[in-house]
Amino acid sequence: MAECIFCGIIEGNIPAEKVYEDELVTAFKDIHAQAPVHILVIPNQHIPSIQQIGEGDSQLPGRFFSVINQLAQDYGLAERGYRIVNNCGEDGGQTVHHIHFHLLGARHLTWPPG
Ligand code: IU
Repeated sequence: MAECIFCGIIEGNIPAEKVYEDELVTAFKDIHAQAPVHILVIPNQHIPSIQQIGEGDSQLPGRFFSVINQLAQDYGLAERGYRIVNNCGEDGGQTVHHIHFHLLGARHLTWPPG
């Protein structure tokens, strides 16, 4: 079994409520939702953080944002707005070392974050 929990989710060995998957990315509901809609969008390939994205991954950024846009439409977030978060590294608050973009919405979100 994969050591990375998100790789385990992609492989189907760890349960998660998947809401989207294609050949590059997978999206699933966060288990500790911080908003009525809280979805994580991750690459299928194990890449620890956005710091490891390079020229060879040129398809990924576009796919992340097109999938997020589609999910925002599907979950009714597009009109009122939403937040996309990527925590990178220790000071960024990253706890799972497999790239993930948080899509948060369906409530008013405050700023700045803690
Ligand atoms: P962070 O940006 O690395 O702090 O976010 C990790 C997120 O992964 C966090 O919101 C967790 O609730 C979420 N998560 C999950 O959805 N399923 C899991 O099995 C694990 C963490 I571990």
